[in-house]
Amino acid sequence: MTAEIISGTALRATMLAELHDEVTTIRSRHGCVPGLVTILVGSNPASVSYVSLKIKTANSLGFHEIQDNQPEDITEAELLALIDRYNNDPSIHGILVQLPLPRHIDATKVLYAISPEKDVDGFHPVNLGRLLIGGKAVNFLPCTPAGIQELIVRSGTETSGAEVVVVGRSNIVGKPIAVMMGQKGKGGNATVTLVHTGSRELGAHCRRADILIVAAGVPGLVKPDWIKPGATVIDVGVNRVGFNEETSKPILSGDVDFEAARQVAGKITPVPGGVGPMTITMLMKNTIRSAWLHLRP
Ligand code: L34
Repeated sequence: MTAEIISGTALRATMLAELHDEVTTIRSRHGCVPGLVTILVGSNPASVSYVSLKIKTANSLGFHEIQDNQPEDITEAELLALIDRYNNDPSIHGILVQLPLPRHIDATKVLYAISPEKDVDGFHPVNLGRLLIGGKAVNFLPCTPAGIQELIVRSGTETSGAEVVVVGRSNIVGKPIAVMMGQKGKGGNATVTLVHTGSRELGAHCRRADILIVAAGVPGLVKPDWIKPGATVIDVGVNRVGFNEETSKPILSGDVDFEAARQVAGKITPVPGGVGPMTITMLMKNTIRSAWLHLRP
């Protein structure tokens, strides 16, 4: 059996068409253009690539987009002042500070400084707390976990009662997706196990998973015998494992040994073209949501 490929690129196209209509509606009915600022500090090659994809997508939807590139040596105080300016700018509904930040800047402090009402990344403790409470309390879901859940649901994978194993406990992916999959409601209601570098018998846990979500940042970590036959496998890893001189592009590889895994899994996301494009799509969705919320006094 060869697994069905869950394409993030295809789902992105569907969702961007939906979002495009929504932008038209909010503009024609309310004269409101969703505004997004992307702040990039320094020139980490992966960050440059992700931010430029975000800007391109925002422009394709007709957003008001500000690309704010700052030098590597910007001080923490300067960055905080910049965020404060955008917090008070009514044309901006979403503020994104691309991570990682240089060492001399305290990323936690920076993320806390973004107004929760403009936190389209969903990284502010207020929004993460709302996610934990669930239901109507949820405001902005973090983009990568939201994209993962969308891929799972739209691929027709049943989550209710399913065994979900999440590998990795980052604040950006592992922790929030584990909570989301266990919440009541659509795309949730699963039995969740969160495993990490401190776990014993990683493979044994993974083999129990009906849905395996891997966000470890370790290329090829998941071997085919870690996968339950027929399982849905979501590979969140975007590891740069080399450079293609011909295309001048980095060679990307996931956390799952894809070619071997697709012989065992029922459904699987590729890298590239899986979770990555969905992260950007959900950022657009959050920005439009923020624009709607700002219309209400
Ligand atoms: N603040 N920092 C903040 N928000 C985020 O949501 C992110 N993340 C992660 C890193 N730092 C962040 C992203 O944007 C990871 N990430 C991200 C975004 C997009 C893609 C991958 C990671 C993506 O589009 N990947 C493509 C390949 C892109 C390429 O060619 O480099 C893919 O198909 O997987």
